Order: sequence, then structure tokens, then C-alpha cells
Amino acid sequence: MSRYQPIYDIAELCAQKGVTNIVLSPGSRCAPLTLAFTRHSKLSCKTISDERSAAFIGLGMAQQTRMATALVCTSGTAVFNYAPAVAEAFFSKTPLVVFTADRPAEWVAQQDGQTIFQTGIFGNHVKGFFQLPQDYDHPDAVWAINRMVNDAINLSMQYPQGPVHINAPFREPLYPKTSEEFSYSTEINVQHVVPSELTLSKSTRKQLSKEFVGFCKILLVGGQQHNEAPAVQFIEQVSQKHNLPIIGDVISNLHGISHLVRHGDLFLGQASGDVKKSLQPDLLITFGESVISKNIKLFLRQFPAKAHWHIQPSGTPADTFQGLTKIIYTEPAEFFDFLDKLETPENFERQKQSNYQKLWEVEERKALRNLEEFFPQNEFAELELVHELLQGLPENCSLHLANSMSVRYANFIGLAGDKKSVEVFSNRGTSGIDGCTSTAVGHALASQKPTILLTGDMAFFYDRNAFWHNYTLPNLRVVVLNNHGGTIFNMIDGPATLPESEEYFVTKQSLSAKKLCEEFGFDYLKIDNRRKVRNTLKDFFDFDGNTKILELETPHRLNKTIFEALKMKIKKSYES
Ligand SMILES: Cc1ncc(C[n+]2csc(CCOP(=O)(O)OP(=O)(O)O)c2C)c(N)n1
Repeated sequence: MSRYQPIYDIAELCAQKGVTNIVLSPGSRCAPLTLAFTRHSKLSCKTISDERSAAFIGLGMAQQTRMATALVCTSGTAVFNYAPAVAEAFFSKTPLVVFTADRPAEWVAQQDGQTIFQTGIFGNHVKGFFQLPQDYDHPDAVWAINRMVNDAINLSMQYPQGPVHINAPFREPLYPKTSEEFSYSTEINVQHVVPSELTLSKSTRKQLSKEFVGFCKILLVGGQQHNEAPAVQFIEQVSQKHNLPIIGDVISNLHGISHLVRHGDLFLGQASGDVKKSLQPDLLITFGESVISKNIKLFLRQFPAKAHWHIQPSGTPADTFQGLTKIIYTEPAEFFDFLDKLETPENFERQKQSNYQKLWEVEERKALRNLEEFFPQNEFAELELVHELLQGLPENCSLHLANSMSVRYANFIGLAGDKKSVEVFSNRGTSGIDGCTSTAVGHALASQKPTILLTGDMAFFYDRNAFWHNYTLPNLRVVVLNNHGGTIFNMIDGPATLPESEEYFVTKQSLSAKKLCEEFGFDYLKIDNRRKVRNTLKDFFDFDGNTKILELETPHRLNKTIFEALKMKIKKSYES
């Protein structure tokens, strides 16, 4: 039996626990883990040389499959390169099991190569840190390795899901002799988790019902979440039954709800104080993770509800709107089941609630009308392309929205109800521009579904190593909004008017996606005017076996002018 048998058996344990997507990066110190994973017939292994990209690819896979991805890298700075994706996974509640190989403890800081302080390296950005034993002679060490990996996988999958770090010190020799037999133990201890249901007790239901019927302006706001079709249908039912307006920005994946308020970001930024006052809720009910819309956040902070209930299974929620009054520890589906069964009396309060819902409906319809009238503009620019793109998305695709204007544009435009089968993703845990492309590549590798990435040029060129590997991506489509810099800094108040703006904030860059396409063998499509759009998008969405990148090059000032014009149009509609 190999000295590394307890390490080889980690792969068997991962397979039995359902952690089947493994992203590895090359190195010697990690050889025992690399061999364990790659020789296992039930695991799907990919090798990605740039660890920063590898970790984001793993993140995308975990989001797509809703199961933890395992990462494996060598010792030294390789580990630090995982940090951006680990932080994103922590704040976006995405499960990752991060294996890092290390030198034995006595060799740390002894001028031996590729050695840094790896214990606890990710600090608060992991749910748990596990240091594996470095010698396996005693049976307790073998038991401890198995136990720690069980613990780590279970912890990463338990709500709130997130990354866990397993640091594994290995002594040389790291490679088996060619004659050495390689196998997995047949008896592996697997700690299975039996989930318990978070049901609301009879007395809690009674108490919540009493409080609920006492409010007459109740507003629902959904934060970022997966596209959970049954739960979405449920929420829709409840909001119709009780006349509850529901706001969901593009990352909430609630776009299948026909009466969703999807343009809150657009109109709340421009509406008068009186209009906003009329929309102020008495009770705010939230679920899901972050909300992108700055205007929704500002509105709910400026016009706070008397009570704010947040629904989540466990843990400490963020108090984004600075007025949280009740945390209800259950699944949103359970809570909405309770509201679905709740019968409220037909009375004056009920009528007031219905009027309140109508107020939101009126604003939503007005914003949509303004948006539809706005296009076409004289000059074709980013906002209009995003409008066309979102309308033309194929069924059952994953849409990944990069930070920063890409996700904001998509939120302003909104996804229509008929795009129900589209699932939207965005790295909004930390809102970094550093791994958006790699995350989308992870989605494309983990599923056959069409994956569409909408990105700005800075985010795109930052993460070009997302493509630096040997895997084909026939289902990946990338739209690059190339304004040769960070338009966001031109759009937001603050940097836009400073003399340093162009050089130090927008930061001009001159690359075009064409050369990248040549380098990686992708099809390159370019849009430079409106007439071409429909046909180009048709070509773009033809899944004929190759990766396609579509680029729109526009001056960033034009995009600002158009964006400002839209805001002005909405503003004017409140003045007339
Ligand atoms: C890793 C990281 N570095 C810096 C930032 C700050 N930042 C936010 S948006 C942005 C520019 C993005 O430019 P681009 O991708 O071209 O998108 P655009 O603003 O043009 O939509 C920068 C540098 C960040 N979010 N993440």
C-alpha cells in the first residue's frame, strides 16, 4: 500500500460525496492529490495553469452545478492566487473545497522554494480551515484526514454555502514509483448529512399572521438568487393573492414573474420625492442575497419601512437597508407557503394594499414605456446593444453579467417575462472585475447550456487567461462592450468631472478583442452600426461548434451621453 493511501482516498471520498468537478493547477508538491483526483474514473478533472483563473472557473462550475467544486494547487504564491475567487465565493455563498499542497511545517521559512505561510491564509474569507497531518503512520492520522475532508465538504455545502480550505503538507518523495500499485480503499467512511426541514411552527405562523394583517403597504424585494422555478411560481402566486408588489433586479432571477417590478433602478433614481413617498412601504419583506440597484437601496434607506422582515435559513443577514427588525429563519419557499395559505379579510386595509400595488404597477409601466420609446437612438451604442441582446437570448441559457456597467445596463433594461428559462449570474459577492470571464468559462465547462457573457473591455482583458487552457468552449458567447476604458468612472458622480478622470480612473486602454480571437482561435464578430445588429446576433447565437466573441467599439463619452438622455427622459416624464 502506498504511503499516500489516506491522501488518495480523499478522491474516493469526494466522489462519494458528489464533489465531482475538480480544477487542478500544475505543480509538484500537489502530486499526491493530483494523481488521486485525475486517476479516479468518476471525477471530472480540468487543468488550468493560472490559479486565479482556475479558482474562478471552479466558482462558475459550482454556481452552475449547485455543488461544491474542488480546487487543487501547489504550495507558495499559487495559493495566494486563489484569494480573489475565494473571497467572491465567501460573499456570494458559493461552495468551494480548496486543497493547497504545502511543505511539512518544519520547512516553512527555511529558504526552501515555493514556501509561504499557508495556515489560515484566507483568514475570514473561508468558512473553515483544516490542516491535514503531515505523517500518516498512526491510524489516528488516517482517521483525522478522512474526518477533516468530510467536515470540510459538509461545511461548504451547509447554508450559508461557501469556501473551505484544506492545507495538506506533503513529504518527499511525492511521486509513486512506476511499479507501485495505485488504488482506492474500498471501505471509506462517508459522513452523510440528513437535512432537517425548517418549518414554521403553528405558534410562529399564528404570530406572523397577526402581524402581517396589521400592515397595509407591504413590499417584497428579492435579492440575488438562483433561478428556482418552483419557488418563483410560488412567490408569484402569493404576491397576486395578497396584492403584494414585488421588486426584483436582474440578478434576482425573478424575471419570470409577469407583474415583477423590474425597472425600479430606472425610475426610483428619477422619481420625485412625492412619488417615492407614496411608494414607501409599511412592511418590507426581503429574501435572497445582494441587490445591485443603488436607487432601490437609497429609496429604502430614505423612505424606510416601519418593519423589515428578512427570510433566510440561518446565520446573520446583511442589514442593507439599515432597518431590519425581524429575521425569519426558514426557506423562502416555506415562508411563501405560509403566506399562500393565509386568508386575509376583505376590508379597508386590503383595499389599501391593492391600491399600493397599483402605484408600483403604474411606475413600472411608465418606465417600460419610456424605455421602449427611447430606442433607436441616433447613434448606436452600448445600451441599445444590451437591449437587443437581452431580447435575443436563446432559451435555457446562462447569462453572466460582468462588473461593472454590464450588470448595470442589464439591470436598467431588465429581462422580460418570456425569458423565464434564462438564469442570470454575476460576481456580486465582491463585485470584482478580475474573474468575470473565468467564472463564465466555468459555467460553460460545467454544462452544455449556451453561456453568454456580457462584459466591459477592462474586465475582459484583465481576465484573458480564462481562455488559456486546452478545453473547447463551443457553448460560450462573449459580448465585449469595448469603450477602451472603465466607463463606469465616467458615469458616476465624483470621478467624472475631475481632471484626473481619464488617466487615473477611466484608464484608457487600446486593445481590441480581434487579436485575442486570432490567438485563441475564436470567431470574431464586430458590430459597428444598427443595421447589422439583428443579423450579427443571429450569427452569434448560431451554435455551430466554435466560441464566438462579438465586439462593439464605442467612445465612452457617447455611452455617457446616451445614458444621461435616458435618465433625462424618465425624469421629464415625472415633470409633465
Ligand atoms: C479587481 C478589481 N479591480 C478594480 C475594480 C474597480 N473597478 C470597478 S469597475 C472598473 C472598470 C471596469 O471597466 P470595464 O470592464 O471596461 O467596464 P465598464 O466600466 O466600461 O462597463 C474598475 C477598475 C474592481 N471592481 N475589481
